[in-house]
Amino acid sequence: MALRRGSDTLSVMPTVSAQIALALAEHVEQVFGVMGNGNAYLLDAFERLPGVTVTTVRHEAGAVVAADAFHRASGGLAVATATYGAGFTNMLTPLAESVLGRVPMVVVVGDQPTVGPRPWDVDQVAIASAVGARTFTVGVDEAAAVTGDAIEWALTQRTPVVLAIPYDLAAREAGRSKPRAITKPSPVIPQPADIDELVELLALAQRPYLLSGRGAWLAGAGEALGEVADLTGAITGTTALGRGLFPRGEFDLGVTGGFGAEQAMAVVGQADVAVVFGAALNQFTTRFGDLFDPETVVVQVDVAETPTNPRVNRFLRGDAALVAVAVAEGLRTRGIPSTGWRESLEIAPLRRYEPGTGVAPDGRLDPRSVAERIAELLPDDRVVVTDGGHFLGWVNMFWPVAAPDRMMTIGTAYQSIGLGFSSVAGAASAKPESTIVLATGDGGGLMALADLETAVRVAGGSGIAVVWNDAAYSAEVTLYGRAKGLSLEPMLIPEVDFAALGEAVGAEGVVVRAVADLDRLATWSAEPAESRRFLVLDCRISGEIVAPYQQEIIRVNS
Ligand SMILES: Cc1ncc(C[n+]2csc(CCOP(=O)(O)OP(=O)(O)O)c2C)c(N)n1
Repeated sequence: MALRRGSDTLSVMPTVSAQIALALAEHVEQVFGVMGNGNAYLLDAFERLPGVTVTTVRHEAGAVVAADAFHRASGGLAVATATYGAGFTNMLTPLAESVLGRVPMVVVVGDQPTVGPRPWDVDQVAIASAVGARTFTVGVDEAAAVTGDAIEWALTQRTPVVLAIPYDLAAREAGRSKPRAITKPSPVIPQPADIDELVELLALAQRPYLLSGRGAWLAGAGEALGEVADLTGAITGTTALGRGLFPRGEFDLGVTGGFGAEQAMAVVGQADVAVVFGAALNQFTTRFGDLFDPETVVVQVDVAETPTNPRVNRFLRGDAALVAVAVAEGLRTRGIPSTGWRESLEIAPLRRYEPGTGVAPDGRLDPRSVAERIAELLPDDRVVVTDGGHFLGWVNMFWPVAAPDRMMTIGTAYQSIGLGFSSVAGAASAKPESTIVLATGDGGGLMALADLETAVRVAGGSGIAVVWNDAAYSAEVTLYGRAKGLSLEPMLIPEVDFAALGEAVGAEGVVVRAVADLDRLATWSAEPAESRRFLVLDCRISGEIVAPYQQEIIRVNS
């Protein structure tokens, strides 16, 4: 067993924990965790392995979030670890998110001893199952093999699994089991007749529109979809998680749905054929059913068994890249001329949003002006990680990114806030050369506060946190306070000094009360990353300017 560093622990005493670490090390370079009785030996084993970096976080929820962000930004298997009981249950909210987000992840935790539960043990297998995660429990003789099975399940099913280490086995000498070789799942091959039908439909289309989501990115379909757009003259667009997928940005309407620009969305309504690749067509993407004209033929291409939205007229099951390549080939073979639709419109002006006014009527900053100015100053290589809340509108409208692995909102699938600060460590570990830009509200920021320290430590001078500080749970004020007249009291937050909180853990904090205060971002950007500190921009914005997507939700709710 040559994989070791420092002491001889791994070679002299191949413990259950060491076997798990070794099996995982075949697939991962990054582990995120908080230590405790149940995973102390595991973390020790990881520390001794070359090629594996353990990033400690300050709250177990943060371990899952950081691992999730790491996967979304790098494509690599996510690994998070915590102790049994309280450590494990602290992980549940982001675990539910990662299940819904279909993130391949191994969550290694301690568990009750093999001889039975102690007073503080809970039924972890049942709890994990309740949020949709399967548990693999290691034994003495097959620790490595079970770890391999857990990894295989995570990778092939694209899902988090829990790998449980019974407390009394963690430091026991292990048998010499070996993980089985992992079979990669093969892509879903489309039916030739379905391809012919889609080619035929595109041949007849006059105003084709192509919409892509994260599924198309995961399939590696970007280039082939670009070809389909070139051949048909289709106008393109993406979901929030598919930003930057199409190679020709000049013909792209940008984000589709509630975050989309009004005039751009009106163009989608003019399409006669819309082909959707790797996007679930949720209520936000479809503007609660208003996105497509009733006459538009909507085709969904997906690996799901059935259409994911009743609006879909035709469904083509298949891997987005395979379908795109085959459709491009079909169009070329049949010599179908381009419609020229995309050249007939000037797209860039259609993507514009209503600009800010600098200061809002209540004297606080107009969030649109803050978003616009920050957008001017952000580097192109940015990775934007966001929490949830009203402010999501400004981020999605004003801060487009270069590729889908550069924008992530961990929490939206499970509709959770409070996962922002912990996302930074995962994204920074996956893309160390990039600037990581976190967007968080003051409500979600306070919820995630434990991992402000982690964000500052891990991203250092390559990280920025923009706090949309409106002294309120503004999404709730908008949807329930103003729209429904409910009591505002529980929706308000005393104005918190996030700049000072950042300084307390080693960041540079700037209170932004005027747009000109953002000039510090300009000078910060010009400094080398090694000589500057993590930057917290504590933006004192008004909650009175309501984002268009929130107005849409109010309209649908009433
Ligand atoms: C864990 C969790 N608790 C509560 C909520 C309900 N919720 C949704 S948005 C929101 C307000 C978020 O406030 P803030 O982070 O300040 O952002 P803002 O809406 O003000 O932009 C709340 C409380 C939730 N989604 N998740």
